[in-house]
Amino acid sequence: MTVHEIRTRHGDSKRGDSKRGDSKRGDSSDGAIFAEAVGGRLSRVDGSAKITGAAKYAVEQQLEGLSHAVLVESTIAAGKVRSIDTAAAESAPGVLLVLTPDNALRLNTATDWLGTPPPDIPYCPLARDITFSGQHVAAVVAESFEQAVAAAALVRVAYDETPAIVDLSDAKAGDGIPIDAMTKEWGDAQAAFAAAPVRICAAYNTPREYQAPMEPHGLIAHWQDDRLTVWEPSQWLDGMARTYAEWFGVPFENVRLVSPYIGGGFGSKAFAYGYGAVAAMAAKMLGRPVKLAVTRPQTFTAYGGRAATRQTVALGADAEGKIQSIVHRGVNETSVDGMWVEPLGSVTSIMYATPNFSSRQNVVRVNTVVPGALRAPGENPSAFGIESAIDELAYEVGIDPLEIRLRNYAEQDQEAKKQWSTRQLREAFAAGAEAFGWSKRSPEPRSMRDGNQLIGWGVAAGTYPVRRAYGEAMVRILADGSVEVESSSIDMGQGTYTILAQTAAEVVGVPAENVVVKLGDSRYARAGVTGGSRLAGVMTGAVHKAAAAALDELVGLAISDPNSPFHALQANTLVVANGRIKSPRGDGPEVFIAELLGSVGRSQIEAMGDTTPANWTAEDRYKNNTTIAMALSHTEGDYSRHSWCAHFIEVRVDEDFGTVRVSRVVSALDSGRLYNPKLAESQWKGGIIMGIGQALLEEGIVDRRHGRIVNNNLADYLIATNADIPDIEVISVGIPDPHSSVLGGKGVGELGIVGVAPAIANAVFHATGKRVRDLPITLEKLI
Ligand code: MCN
Ligand code: MOS
Repeated sequence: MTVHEIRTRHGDSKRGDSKRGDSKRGDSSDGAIFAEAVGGRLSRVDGSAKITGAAKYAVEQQLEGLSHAVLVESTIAAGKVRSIDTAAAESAPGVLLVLTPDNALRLNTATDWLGTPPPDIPYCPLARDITFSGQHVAAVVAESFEQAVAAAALVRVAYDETPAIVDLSDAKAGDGIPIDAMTKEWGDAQAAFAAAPVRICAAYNTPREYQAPMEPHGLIAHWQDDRLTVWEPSQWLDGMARTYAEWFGVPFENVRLVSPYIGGGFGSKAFAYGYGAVAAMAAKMLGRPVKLAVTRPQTFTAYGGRAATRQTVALGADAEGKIQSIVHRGVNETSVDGMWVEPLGSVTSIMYATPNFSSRQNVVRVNTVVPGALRAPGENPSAFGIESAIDELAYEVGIDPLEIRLRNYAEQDQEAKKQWSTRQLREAFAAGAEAFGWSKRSPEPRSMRDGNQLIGWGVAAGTYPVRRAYGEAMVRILADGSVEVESSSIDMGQGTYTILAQTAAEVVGVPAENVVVKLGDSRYARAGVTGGSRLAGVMTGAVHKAAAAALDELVGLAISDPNSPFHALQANTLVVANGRIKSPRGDGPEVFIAELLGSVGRSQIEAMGDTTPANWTAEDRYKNNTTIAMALSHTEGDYSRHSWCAHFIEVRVDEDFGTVRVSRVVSALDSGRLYNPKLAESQWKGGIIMGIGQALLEEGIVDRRHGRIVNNNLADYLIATNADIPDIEVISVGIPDPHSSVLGGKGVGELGIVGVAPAIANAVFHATGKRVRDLPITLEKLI
């Protein structure tokens, strides 16, 4: 082998180049960084399966004897089911079962995601007491989907209706319940606000928003004796397996969740919901596999989107714009019998320095399905409040909106009283401003135009905490020299398959194309939730450990086994690069991994690796993988860990029609070290695109008579399309953060969406002189 074939990166002797790998090399701008190693721009390894249709999604599985379930939903938002007449449905063609609360199996209540022990009361996914419109009241199972749809329409439900609280603006809604755990206070915020020379105070609102993944939810449930297999798109196989197991009173090991491909989740696919219980129950009662595909309209009621929020932000500052006090009050809606807290003070409390601070939050019960997680729950609406408010302060004081952010830069986490692990936010402001050309901005609102288009430039910052957890992974070196990684974690489009291949390839010393990553089956090495942008950090750490253990064993075998060609060499270590083993000095033989395994008579090397504490019990691991009780706080130890970003956005507002177009986005982001810049950039852009939709289009419109979302489909609930999106430039300003993860990365998935909506609202103000504090920014609000 010639020297140029074993070019190494950063002196890492294990990392070799590969001729075959050349075809996968990323942009030439990457120079010596190989696409295959961690940090390289390897394209998504699952990409071709997805675009060719080879990837099989949950409800596409073909099973012998498959039957089809269709839900019957409440048409009122509050009251009781008086009676359900199932006679016509039962005698309809093909009908196998009509499920109502009367014949439903009695399930157990399951442990929640926090790990709270469940009350010992039965759980029924079909309701008699109606607390929201669209609640499941019955279900029909038939031989064919069409028969089930037809029969479901024949189920007659009579209700006793009571008045509903349809949303936060309902006069009956009241002030809600204080959530004491959300209270954050230091100094005397009220007094300092009253005494401040400059004061602004305003209310900011966000509507109900929905995850709208391309793949709607659904599942196929199949019982074989007391073992349940569920094909269901999932952000959390182990958590959902536990829920199913507890519902049906079977051992955890008896439930298998399968979810190799997921058509987007955005927070909505982490839990087993009521329709899953319905399908699994029907499958058990019928002794046949049951498919239940949630319809697009049902994706607005079968689980929750982002709660509607209301915030007031009061900022007191001195004449130079230095903040002296922040008083923040937030409210989010939750359901009548469920609790969802959208942490509205999460960005407010850390973004800017202030000696006096007060944030409190209430939740208000309304007749809705319990809201849920949508990309950056908490941080997203929180940033809309504080990043709009500081912009208002900038105009009030008369200084540049970028300058006011730098003047109030938080040098530490004043809430946790800890230093930042890394905070490249100044660098983000600088790089973003430079690339955007911010210095050419004319300060006055309505002062920039192009014909009848008013041009506005806005800036806002964003942040997301580094949520950390422990992980486990299985790595195998197989007889043919390839490497296999197994984990019950998932890839819903973020790039898990790809970055784990890169991690194992780099550690073991094989080309990434020789690594097969298997995800999305709860039979694999257990994994925790994919939420809070934690998975990449957790799993690269675990795979790194497992791959290192496998490599150690391989090298150990090569040195010690009498049949190994290296046995005579008397080396105490060897290197593996490009799938070949050799001595670090370059003397002696050079042997393919497959040859070595052949000569020592091993069919494979298998190593589990984990980042969990050594003293953990099996129960601790179970908790780690099925609840978030064992997760590490982002402020644990000496540091406060967050990703950061700055968005610079140009809008063009038609002066006659009030239509807003986003014409330019430059964002600079700090996610620490990037495992794969190509994928991280794609993630950031995806978040920014969702932020543009949130700012200009997205709003669940509540029917005030029935409390249902009127625009419950993708024709009427508008999400951003290609035509709404300009070129987006993203700039990475992160540096490796050893306090955040094994490989130095911070969270990527949710960061990009945070701060986009306020940057757009701020740009719209700059363009028009009109401050819109209610999302979305639609044209009638600009008149
Ligand atoms: N990455 C990287 N360098 C880092 C961190 C991450 O290159 N330092 C890249 C990797 O490609 C990694 C991806 O970014 O696979 C996301 O990593 P991470 O930030 O750890 O987020 P998770 O893997 O935990 O993914 C969940 C996150 C969340 S919480 C939501 S919501 C969301 C998101 O990811 N939903 C998504 N991105 C999504 N992307 C798609 N396509 N679909 C969704 O439903
Ligand atoms: Mo993401 S909303 O934490 O799944």
